[in-house]
Amino acid sequence: MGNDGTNATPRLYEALGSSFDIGAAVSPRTLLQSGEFIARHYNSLTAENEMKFVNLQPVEDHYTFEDADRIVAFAKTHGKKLRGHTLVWHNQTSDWLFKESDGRPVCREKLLDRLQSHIKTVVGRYKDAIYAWDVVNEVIADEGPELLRPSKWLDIAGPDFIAKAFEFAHAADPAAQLFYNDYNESNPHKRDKIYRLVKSLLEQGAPVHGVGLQAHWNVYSPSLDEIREAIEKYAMLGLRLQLTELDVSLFRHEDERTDLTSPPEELLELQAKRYEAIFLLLKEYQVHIDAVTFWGADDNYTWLSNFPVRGRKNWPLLFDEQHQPKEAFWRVIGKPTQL
Ligand code: HAH
Repeated sequence: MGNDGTNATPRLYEALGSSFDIGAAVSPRTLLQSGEFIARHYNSLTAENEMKFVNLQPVEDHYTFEDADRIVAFAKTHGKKLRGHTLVWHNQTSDWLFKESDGRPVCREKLLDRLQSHIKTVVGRYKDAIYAWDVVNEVIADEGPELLRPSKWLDIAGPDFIAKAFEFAHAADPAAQLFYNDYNESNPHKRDKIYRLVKSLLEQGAPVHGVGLQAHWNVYSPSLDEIREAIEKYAMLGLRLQLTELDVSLFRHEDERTDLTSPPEELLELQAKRYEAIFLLLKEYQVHIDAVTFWGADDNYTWLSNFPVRGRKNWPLLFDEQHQPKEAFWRVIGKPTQL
């Protein structure tokens, strides 16, 4: 057996492919280290960081496309679909965007002009390669009655930067599917706010085509009922749904445990059961769901090692650090454990 899960291991996307596309977040580094493995199991890719604002336009009008272009080239060579992530976000966004050269805040018109120019350049460049964009990421406030999270976007431009971003993206590529993307999407309070936002965008005529459920979950929560209710509610908007950043952490968010250097068997079993139940549920709703993207390809590299708890390693994906399928993999594809 090769160390990329060849031979007996079915390809993940083929085993699930009749239901939805199966994606992974990648970087030039993971493609270099594990490109063959990634191409074998996933039929869709997302750049984990390389298409974020600060990566693409760190300095005004100085675009740095090299890393993003590498991912685009890999997708093309291997015939993979590509999602774009992300155009408007409160993190990983360049400071200059919100400032005049003397440091004073820019006015609303200038901010929106800069946004339009960024979107036109980026979405235009990747028109033929990218079929869907996360246009706006995480603008809903997690807690409290406020709909929108505080941000420089909101301070300077007011709430309609959101609709504007969708309009700019649609003008730059009328064929692209445009998504609103958020986490804690299955939490009832936040779910209802995401629903309200997207409904109001549609009522204003904004070109929104889908809701991205990030799906950063763990072995304990959210409950299957909460996930089901979220899917049903978003589907009521009449939009396409995708799971855009799926992973199943072995820990509760706030769990400070940092002693583990390998995943305990009982947690891997809990994770396998969770993944099995999640995919059975997703298949029930497959008429609404076009793609399920994991936020990583294997446990060798995951953003969840060291985040949000420093020094805490995590093992949230379907393949282990050596690219071998975990128990969760076999349950997801509905095959008995391989001995
Ligand atoms: C996601 N945020 C982002 O969409 C993605 O771009 C990033 O690579 C990782 C996760 C989720 C998130 C966060 O960044 C901070 C707190 C909670 C959740």
